[in-house]
Amino acid sequence: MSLPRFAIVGHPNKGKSSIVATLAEDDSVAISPEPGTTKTARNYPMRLDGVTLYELFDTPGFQRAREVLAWLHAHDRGAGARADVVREFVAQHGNDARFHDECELLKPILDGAGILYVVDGSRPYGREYEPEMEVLRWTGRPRMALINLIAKGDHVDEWRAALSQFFSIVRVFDAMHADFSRRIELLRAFGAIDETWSPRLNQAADALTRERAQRRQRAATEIADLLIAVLTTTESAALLDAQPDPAIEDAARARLRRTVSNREQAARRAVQEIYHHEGLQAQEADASFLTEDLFSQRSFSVFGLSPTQLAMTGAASGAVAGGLVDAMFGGASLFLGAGIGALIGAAGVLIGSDRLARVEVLGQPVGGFELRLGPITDPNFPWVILGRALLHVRLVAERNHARREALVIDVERGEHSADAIDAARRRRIDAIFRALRTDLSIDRATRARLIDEIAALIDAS
Ligand SMILES: Nc1nc2c(ncn2[C@@H]2O[C@H](COP(=O)(O)OP(=O)(O)OP(=O)(O)O)[C@@H](O)[C@H]2O)c(=O)[nH]1
Ligand SMILES: [Mg+2]
Repeated sequence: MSLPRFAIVGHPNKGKSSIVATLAEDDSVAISPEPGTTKTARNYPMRLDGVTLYELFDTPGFQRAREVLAWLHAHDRGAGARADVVREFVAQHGNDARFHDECELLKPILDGAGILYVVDGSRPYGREYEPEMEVLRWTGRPRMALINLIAKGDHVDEWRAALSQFFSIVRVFDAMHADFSRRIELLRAFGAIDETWSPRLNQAADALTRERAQRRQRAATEIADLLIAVLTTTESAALLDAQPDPAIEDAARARLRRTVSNREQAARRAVQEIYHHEGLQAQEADASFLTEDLFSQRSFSVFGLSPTQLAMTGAASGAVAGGLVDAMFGGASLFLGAGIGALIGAAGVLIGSDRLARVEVLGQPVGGFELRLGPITDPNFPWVILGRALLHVRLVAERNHARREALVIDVERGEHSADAIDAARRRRIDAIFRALRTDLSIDRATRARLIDEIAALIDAS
């Protein structure tokens, strides 16, 4: 069985490269609003575990299809020889700058690639497309038409009628917004272009589907390890005596906050790598929940559990009813005087590590004292981390590689995402959080359970 290969061809600026980027999961494909962005044909293999599943050729758009067709007609020797005539055209015009783009796009087709002809169904059909479709027909290669929708207009029906004169298979495919299931569906449909490729394309679709589940599991593992790390993070600093030192406390608090935020960033990068979105930036906008400071009131109110949910989860046991005070002052009885007041007063808009971490002063066997800050005991803290991570992973997982703008967050989507988690699961997860906070460690089996709970939540969007 030969490797399935497809040349993505069409008019300039119709989303050919966008389709290649989507189907090859490749951010490096050049895409721009300028016509003529793609200047040479280039192949993009879709690889999995070192095996190439299929190959896509990005090509420049047709520039002089009418002239090419006139040449072909002038050299016509009957239907049986038409592919040869196209080959002769390319052989004779390889150095002719006027036909550079046509030669580039025809070469992979003449070398055995199937044809995916891309049009923009948001613009009306026009007869200027007919010479290009006719040239493609002359190659005799199996082919399919894809109607991409770049803008708002809807001319799909007229396009369908025209395209079906030249292509036996016509499909609508949104290059920018197609999600994973649409991509897999399209891949299987490519099998209809050339039936000898069908088994390999189905295998590719199955392999990608399996790998998708693995990605989800790996992402869930990253998020579980993030939660484990931040729930057990502490900071310490040497003190000369048992007296509070506001400067040292402040520095320790800033470090704790930084450590947790950095750990969250690292987990995001890891998740993006899993989905091949290494370069993706979260939008630096006010409305973005992903760039919102982790310890802001807003993060807590958006991603945290409500007091009722906390009470129902059991998280509130001893936390809401006086326990919150406990969390704030927990272990701090060793701390004499002003330190705690300053700690609460300085909270401002930011909460979290400032108010909600345990603060202890420990006597050291070698003499002197140690200030220890953390772990963060607010029952909502891990839920905020989890809510932010779930929003991030879902956006990354559904994001298509044809999109080049920053990750923009739909504000509505983040809001009270914890509501969507069913109560039984919430209780199970919170029991793990509580154990972590107490023991500052986790056994393998519990970690595996946490990963599975998170994997189920990634799907349940
Ligand atoms: N909204 C939207 N824009 C799209 C879609 N597909 C492509 N575009 C935009 O259309 C423009 C052209 O896309 P490309 O993929 O570069 O088009 P091309 O056919 O490869 O263009 P050339 O290489 O210049 O021939 C880019 O600005 C894309 O972002 C789509 O499905 N929806
Ligand atoms: Mg292009």
